[in-house]
Order: sequence, then structure tokens, then C-alpha cells
Amino acid sequence: MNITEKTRRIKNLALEAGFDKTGVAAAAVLPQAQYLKTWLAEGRHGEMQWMENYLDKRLDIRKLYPQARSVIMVAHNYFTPHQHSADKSTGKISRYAWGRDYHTIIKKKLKRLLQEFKELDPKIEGQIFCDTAPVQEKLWAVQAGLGWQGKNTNLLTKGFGSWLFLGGIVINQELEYDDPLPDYCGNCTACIDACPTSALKPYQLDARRCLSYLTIEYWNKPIPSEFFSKMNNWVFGCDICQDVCPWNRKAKPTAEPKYHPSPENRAPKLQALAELDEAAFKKRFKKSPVFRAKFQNFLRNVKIISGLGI
Ligand code: B12
Ligand code: SF4
Ligand code: SF4
Repeated sequence: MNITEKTRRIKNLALEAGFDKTGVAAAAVLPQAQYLKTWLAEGRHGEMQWMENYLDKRLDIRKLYPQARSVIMVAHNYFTPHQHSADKSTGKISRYAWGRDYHTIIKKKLKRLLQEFKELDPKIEGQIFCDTAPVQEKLWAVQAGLGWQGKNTNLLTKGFGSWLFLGGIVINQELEYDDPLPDYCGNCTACIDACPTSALKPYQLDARRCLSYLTIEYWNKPIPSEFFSKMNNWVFGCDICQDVCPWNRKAKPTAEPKYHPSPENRAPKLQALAELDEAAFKKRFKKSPVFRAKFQNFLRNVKIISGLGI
């Protein structure tokens, strides 16, 4: 099988597995990856010390997987045709966390996909990743031609907007590579203007000011009171800089039933959330991305919102 045919069949397998977009990049150092060093040096990752780990691997995928030749990137659409509730007695949970945890869904698909690659060519060896390895997934998705990184720093596409989860497989074989796409943000600054905490400047995020970070990754500390009035009922994550993006108006509903919201996650009553004890939290959110926040931090978020929002 020649390289063109192998690449074509690998991409077809990825689409047949249910992924919405796929593309391939050569495993090399990406110049844009170096921005991560500045981001960390300026402390913009806040308390996410795990982002400092394995920096060499985040900057060069061949340090993560020495046999690396190609990076096959996939994107999975999670958009469902529902809106956030404007009812102040409810909390807002980010769209990405309305359904089941994407890590489980995507990792299962990627494992099966790698097996299928090996059936196609027994010489193929590889490693899967979906938030599970020190890889800058958005940059690899850009390099593999899936889309461009918007000014809100998310991977953005013409067909699906930014409502996409990312994952990939790094393999030991050369393939034919896709070209990165142009940046279609143009003069738009809607995401930057709409961010309630001024966490964004073009293509750069200060996580310390981002509600997504503060409500999900900022553990065991009180959220600084300057953000209370900006939280606008976001108890877990934040979708504002995506909701205002013009490219997201063209989003199509996902074909994955597991990303559809359970009614209790899309617009949960704040009072019911405030009454959860740890066991009830675990039972309710065990299979949801919300579990990541941990009970005490989730409760902290709910209490802040309840104090201001009702
Ligand atoms: C850490 C992290 C976070 C942090 C930091 C976010 C961030 N922007 O980096 C926090 C907790 C805030 C976060 C929030 C969210 N996250 Co997150 N997160 C990650 C994670 C684990 C690493 C990202 C990373 O490497 N950041 C490092 C910084 C430096 O990267 P960056 O901001 O993108 O900066 C790059 C460019 O902007 C550019 N750059 C930087 N400076 C400059 C300057 C100039 C002049 C230029 C031109 C370029 C440039 O180079 C940088 C280097 O890569 C990835 C998974 C992964 N392993 O990749 C998921 C990931 C990025 N998150 C994801 C999601 C869904 C979210 C949220 C939408 C969830 C939500 N609704 O609350 C929000 C989005 C907030 C936002 N506007 O970014 C998805 C994004 C999918 C997509 N379509 O892009 C990912 C890929 C997870 C996944 N596997 O699907 N996240
Ligand atoms: S997720 Fe919310 S707080 Fe974070 S950058 Fe986007 S709009 Fe701002
Ligand atoms: S809102 Fe505008 S500037 Fe921001 S990511 Fe979308 S198109 Fe780009």
C-alpha cells in the first residue's frame, strides 16, 4: 500500500469511528509551541502546576513518543441544540459538561482506532491522547488542518465552530500531511469584548482571570471576591467567549447521544445543588466532566452564585 492510500484509509477509519474531523501532521517541533514557555513564565497558568510538568514533551512530541513520525488528530462535535437557561434560580454548567465525560468516550474510540490502524499495517505502533498526555492538542489540530486557533484561543472550524473535543494518535509511520488553514477571525473581537473578567487578549488567555479555570481548576481556595459579580450563574466552566463567536452560529448537532444533556445538568436548580452532600455529588456527577471540580470546590461555586444570583 502506498503512502497516499494508507493516509486515505487511516482518515476514513477515523471518520467511520464517528469523529467529525481528522487530519495528519508531521511529528516535528511546532514553532508556536514555544509560546507556552512565556505563558508559564508569566504565571498565566495560575495554580495548574501540572502544566509545568513534562515541558520538554509539550514542546516536542518526539520526547513523548520517540518513534513519532505522524500525529493523527481527531475532533468530536459536542454541540446540542439547547441554550443556557436565563432563570436566575438555576446554575450554568458549560456545554461541554452537559453529557457524559468526553475523555471516556474519545479514549475508547481512539484505542479501537489504533487497533484498526495495526490491522491495516502491522508495522504501525502508536500512542493515543485526549487530555491524557503532555501534548498541546489545539496546536496539533491546527497543524493537521482541522481549523485555526481563534482569538479566544479555542480551535475553531467553519463547519462545527469551536464545539469540538480534541484527541489524537501519534504513530511511528510517515503519512501524507495536511496544510494548516488560514485564520478566519479577521477583525472580529467579539470574544474579547464579551469576556466578563477581561481574561483574553488576542490569542492569549490569562487563566487566573478565566471563570472556567476559577470554577473547575482552582482548588481548595476561595475565589477572589472581585470575580463574584462576574460569575453570572456559571457554577462550572464558562461558554461566553464561544457563545458570542459568529462561527458558532453555524454549529450542527452532534451525532453522539452521550453528549446530549441530562436535564438536571443543563439547568440545575441552585438550591438543589447547594443541598448536595459529597455522596450525592459523586452519584450525580460521577460520569460527568463536573466530577473534575471535586465536591468542595463545586459547592464553593454554588454558594457564591446563590449568594448573589437568587
Ligand atoms: C490547560 C487547559 C485549560 C485551561 C487554560 C486554557 C487555555 N486557553 O490554555 C483552562 C482551565 C482555563 C481551560 C478552559 C477551557 N478549556 Co481547556 N484545556 C487545557 C489543556 C489541558 C491544555 C491547553 C494548553 O496547553 N494551554 C497552554 C496555553 C499556552 O495555550 P493557549 O492559550 O492555547 O495558547 C497558545 C496560542 O494561543 C498561542 N499563543 C500564545 N500566546 C500567543 C501570542 C501571540 C502573539 C500569538 C500569535 C499566539 C499566541 O500559542 C500558545 C501555545 O500553544 C487542553 C488539553 C490539551 N492537552 O491540550 C484543554 C482544552 C484546550 N480545553 C478545552 C475546552 C473545551 C475548554 C473550555 C471551552 C471549557 C469550558 N467551556 O469551560 C475552556 C475554554 C476557555 C478558553 N477561552 O480557552 C478543549 C478545547 C477544544 C477546542 N475546540 O479548542 C481542550 C483541547 C481539551 C480537549 N481535549 O478537547 N482549559
Ligand atoms: S471562558 Fe469565560 S471567563 Fe474564560 S476567557 Fe472565555 S469568556 Fe472569559
Ligand atoms: S469571536 Fe471572533 S475573534 Fe473570537 S474566536 Fe470567534 S471569530 Fe475569532
